[in-house]
Amino acid sequence: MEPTGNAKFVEFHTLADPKTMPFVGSRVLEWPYVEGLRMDEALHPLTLLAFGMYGEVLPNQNGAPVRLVVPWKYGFKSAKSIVKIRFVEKQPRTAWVKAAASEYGFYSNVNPNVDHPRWSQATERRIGEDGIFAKKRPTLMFNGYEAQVGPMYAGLDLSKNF
Ligand SMILES: Nc1nc2c(c(=O)[nH]1)N[C@H]1C(S)=C(S)[C@@H](COP(=O)(O)O)O[C@H]1N2
Ligand SMILES: [Mo]
Repeated sequence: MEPTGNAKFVEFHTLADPKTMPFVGSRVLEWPYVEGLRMDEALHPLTLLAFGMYGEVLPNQNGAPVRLVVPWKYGFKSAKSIVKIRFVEKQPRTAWVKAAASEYGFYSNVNPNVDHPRWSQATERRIGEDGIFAKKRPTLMFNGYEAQVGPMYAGLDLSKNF
């Protein structure tokens, strides 16, 4: 089918192979895992469809053959092992929204000012800084990319669109 030009969102569908992906049998989420981005987010130069990592082809556990990387959003926004990409008019129903819409919204932006219903998102420890005596550091808005991506969300209530 020819694209119509009406798309407002991009929907990413992923592989769910119970033989090589044991957790696909668990009932935490509905599989295949689905993620989505608004068109402007998908077209942003910081958004990557990644085929490799550290100069090598992606290992299976990191999402071979191709995964999404969206640096200003929480890691769960980055769908791995993508097998289908759809351009759609309506906001996609993502795997986490289907599982718990009150806890995980469509946007999944890193936002230290909006707590998860069950925990604060204001501080973090980075890999290599962990350990019981390590002090947490303040989490930056949009993971530190506020200047680059903040304007895309002007006028959007981020406490409702979390
Ligand atoms: N295909 C697929 N991609 C997925 C998931 C999944 O279950 N299936 N889980 C998501 C979640 S919840 C997280 S936290 C990240 C974890 O991967 P990372 O540590 O490589 O970012 O992958 C995301 N991408
Ligand atoms: Mo996760």
